[in-house]
Amino acid sequence: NNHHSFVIWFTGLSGSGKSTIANALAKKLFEKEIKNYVLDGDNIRHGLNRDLGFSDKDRTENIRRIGEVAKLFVDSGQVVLTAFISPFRTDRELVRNLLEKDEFIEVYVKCPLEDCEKRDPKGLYKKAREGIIPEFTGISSPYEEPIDPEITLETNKYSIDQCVEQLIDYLSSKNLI
Ligand code: GGZ
Repeated sequence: NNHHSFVIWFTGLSGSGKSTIANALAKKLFEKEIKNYVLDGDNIRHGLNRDLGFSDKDRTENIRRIGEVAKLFVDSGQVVLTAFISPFRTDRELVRNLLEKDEFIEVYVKCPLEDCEKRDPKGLYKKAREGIIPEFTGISSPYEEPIDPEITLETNKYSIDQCVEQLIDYLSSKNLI
């Protein structure tokens, strides 16, 4: 297959649309016969990282392990899509530095906190406001915006399909797919 292996690293607030966009892109890539795998809370936080919570220290360890796993996928020749809040800049930079240049594509899934909170699909923001969930990103735990991401997707302005299209255009323009 005439494509490279690389990591598409989605970062953004809870409810910003990371997993939805990652899964929609994964489907598009499969249609182009590009083997890929989505890493997200469902297959990582419930398994490999089930010992980790949401303290700053645990989030850092969460991202470190995911970075190492993503690197293994790249070594095996696959495209890997990761959908984690990954709130700390230095943690994301650590993953970037594990990989070769052009193997790490940071995608900022940008959406105002206000809109994420309005969506609140799992009622987590409400619980965070009530203090039932401590250290919740955006409410009682920080989110550090990427300074120079490869792509920014504004999910309060564009549909999921439009965001996926923006990603496909970017990957094509870089001859990655
Ligand atoms: C943030 C939390 C928290 C706290 C549980 N803060 O919307 P979701 O539910 O499905 O996605 C969130 C997910 C975040 O896990 P990550 O592994 O992506 O976080 S990090 O990269 O910061 O390690 C949310 C749920 O877990 N969740 N408690 N306190 N999100």
